[in-house]
Amino acid sequence: MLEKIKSPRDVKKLSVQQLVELAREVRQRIIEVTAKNGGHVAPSLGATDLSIALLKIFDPLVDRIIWDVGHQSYAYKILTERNDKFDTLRQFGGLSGFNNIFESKYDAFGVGHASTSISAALGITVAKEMLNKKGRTIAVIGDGALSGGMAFEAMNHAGHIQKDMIVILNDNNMSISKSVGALQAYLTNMLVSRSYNTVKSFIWNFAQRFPHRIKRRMILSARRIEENLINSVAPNIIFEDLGFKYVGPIDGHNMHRMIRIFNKIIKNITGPVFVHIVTKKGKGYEHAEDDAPRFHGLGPYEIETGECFGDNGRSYSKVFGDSLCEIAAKNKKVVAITAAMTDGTGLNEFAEKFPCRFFDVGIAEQHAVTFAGGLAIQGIKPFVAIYSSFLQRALDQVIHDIALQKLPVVFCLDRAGLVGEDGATHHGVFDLSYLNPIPDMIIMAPANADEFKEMLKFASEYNKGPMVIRYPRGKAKFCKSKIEPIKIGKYEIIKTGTDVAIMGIGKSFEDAEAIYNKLEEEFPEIKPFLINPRFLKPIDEDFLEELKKKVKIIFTIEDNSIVGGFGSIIKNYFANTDIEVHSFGIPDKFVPHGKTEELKNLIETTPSLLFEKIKHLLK
Ligand SMILES: Cc1ncc(C[n+]2csc(CCOP(=O)(O)OP(=O)(O)O)c2C)c(N)n1
Repeated sequence: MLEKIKSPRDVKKLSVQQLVELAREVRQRIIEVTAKNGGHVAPSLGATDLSIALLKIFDPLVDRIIWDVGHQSYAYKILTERNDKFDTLRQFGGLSGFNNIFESKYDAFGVGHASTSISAALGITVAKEMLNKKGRTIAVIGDGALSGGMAFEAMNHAGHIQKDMIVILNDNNMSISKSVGALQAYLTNMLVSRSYNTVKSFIWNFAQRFPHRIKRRMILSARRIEENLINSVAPNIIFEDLGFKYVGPIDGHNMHRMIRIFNKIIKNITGPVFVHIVTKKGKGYEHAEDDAPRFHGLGPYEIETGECFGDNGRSYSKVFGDSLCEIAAKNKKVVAITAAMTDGTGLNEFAEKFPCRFFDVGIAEQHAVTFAGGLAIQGIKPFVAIYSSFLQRALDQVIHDIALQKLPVVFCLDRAGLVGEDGATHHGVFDLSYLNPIPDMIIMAPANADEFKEMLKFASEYNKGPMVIRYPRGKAKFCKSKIEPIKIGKYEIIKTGTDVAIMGIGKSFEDAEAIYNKLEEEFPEIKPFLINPRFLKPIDEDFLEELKKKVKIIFTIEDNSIVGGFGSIIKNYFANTDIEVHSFGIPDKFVPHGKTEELKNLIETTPSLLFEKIKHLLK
């Protein structure tokens, strides 16, 4: 069936029975490709039937479909003229793991971060009306993403202006881990609500009384009645109060019902509609169904066993989680906060050991930060663990609610630097630049895992204001030698020298060290300084003054944008001197997806390419 689908128009020609078969084949394709490339398996398998039902009824070029996050859209990609490229998913030069307007005309809006779909859909709806364009706009949002404040802001606006748009809630009761929050409890309650189930079982029992042939027809008509009744019996439907017409809950794996409902909506309903679809995360692949959190997003795996290939070793996230447990065991005031990333930030064990001091606030980074502020102002010591790219949306909270009041909150920024296959939306390459201008903010980046542990301990004892520790994705590097104690704003001078200095902040210290070693090998007459700055802020003025007297040229390396990052601070410092400063880092453009090594090659920041550039500059 899949071979026959050359464009989404072909999906429209298929019968329900054929669509069910198509769904099976699409799932098979998703499993085969993600087993090789890794990816968001369970979300996409769960949304496969929904994708097909949408394409059966809507025209994705006229009706615009916006997937929230976009990690569940693999079936949509396959069916919208990307099946032939699907083997390249998440690979360098290949298809993105999320929706991207530059990848396909079928992708209506770029995504990667959560809770944006309803706002974008509303904007598109209003624009279409202004420009007299045809078609509906459909936002597909998960129950996890619905916990983000932006989703509520958009619903509030949409309910007010009453435009024709459709919000589809893909409710699988899961975020990455189990969904949390009062809204989730409300949704679950709705599904098991007594009145709803009473109506359902009444209709079912009623139909059972009739002979077989009549019974079948009865059940079909009864289902139709049930669909209509649900609206009136489900208790206090919050979405109706927000100005949406509520339809559901509907089994998101029942193709026939979804298609009928979508048809009905198009024909009969105007204004904003909220369609509640219930799906199973990982549907159709037993390992993903059984372990949806692991199959939310993972690397290559063996299809038969569901086991991942390779051992990635102890990650920085794990080091963070373990260290915070040790710190919390000694200090009862320490709490941990995550925005729906318990697993990703390595906080699972903390959550188990200290359930009363652990807070998963949902996909709500802004709230996480200000919530930490409230805790801190009362004397609690919050550690807020957020991925570097996701903290971008909470910058005002960091400035206004934390820094301005000098609250001792520790921000632990995981996934700083290039993250690889998740690509441009997820690279943590702006944090040094966006945090740098905040007065009194202390910003650290460890060069290895032992130093990271020391920094966490140091942060737990510091109570004069906020601190940031940013650290990379992936395997932690441990150092062999003893760690020098951390002192505020003091760089670690690994090698003293003359004329030349090489500084690499955080993970980039590895590259600085590799370049230093190569220089030593090829040009023994050059004796550079090798520096692990540890701090972006404050700067080590004493040491920089000393450098002024000793060097003529400085090289800085970072895995942050060269605009406003570490290099720019050093450049600024030496601006009115004769010292040349050359900064290497992420260039002023968005970096695509691919293996980190491939990306470093692309932006010419591998140690060997940097070495060549430095060699040239030294000449
Ligand atoms: C702002 C932001 N924070 C965190 C994430 C990481 N993230 C990606 S998907 C996801 C869970 C989404 O849950 P849901 O919307 O229910 O979709 P499901 O995966 O269950 O289909 C999270 C937390 C993100 N993409 N964006």
